[in-house]
Amino acid sequence: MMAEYTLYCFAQSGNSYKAALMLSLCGADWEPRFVDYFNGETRTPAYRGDVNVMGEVPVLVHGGMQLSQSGVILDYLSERLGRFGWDNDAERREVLRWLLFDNHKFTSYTATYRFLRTFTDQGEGDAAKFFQARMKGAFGVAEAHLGTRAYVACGRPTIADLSLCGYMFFEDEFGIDWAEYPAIGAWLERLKAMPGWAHPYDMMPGHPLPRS
Ligand SMILES: N[C@@H](CCC(=O)N[C@@H](CS)C(=O)NCC(=O)O)C(=O)O
Repeated sequence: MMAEYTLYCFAQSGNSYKAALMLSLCGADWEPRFVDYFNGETRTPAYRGDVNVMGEVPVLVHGGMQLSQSGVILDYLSERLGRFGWDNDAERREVLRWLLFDNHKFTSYTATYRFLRTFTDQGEGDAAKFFQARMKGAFGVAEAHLGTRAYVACGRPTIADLSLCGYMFFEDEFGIDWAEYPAIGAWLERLKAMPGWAHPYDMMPGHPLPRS
């Protein structure tokens, strides 16, 4: 029997993890569909034609729906599963504000720096140094914000927290010690304590990468 939700994903993808974590925390009936990103699957005409024209994971399939962009997937799941959403317009704006900050800066700089450092030989190059500095700038913003509250957007965890934490549990791979950012570190501990939490490498297929 097929699970209710299918998530196109791979273990190293923090963007996929955002959706996988949401499904897991909600106890949803879901299964991963492994995408062989490191061998070019997202660049194939079949993937771009049938799965996602943007050539990205995550993609969520549910009934007749096929959704991409982790923020849209999180919004859809919070509506379907009735968890981690907003209760009123002011909360909706706050959740969206942090989702957009995450997609533009927090996740994208971290993911790019971590990619260069972990999966290429460009980890010490100028591009890596640039993205590392941008990442640290975004961490500074989150550190200041989380210094005065337990969760990012509302007084409880929401999809904004699940989005922002997408890459954070790969901390060894981008060389950050949370002692430098104690409020982020404490927030991550709160998220880890939630029933259903697991590390991305334990939740999605494809880790470790085969030795080349
Ligand atoms: N804003 C997108 C970002 C998705 C994204 O960058 N996915 C990466 C993997 S983590 C990807 O599939 N990249 C494929 C490529 O660039 O070829 C989201 O939140 O879903």
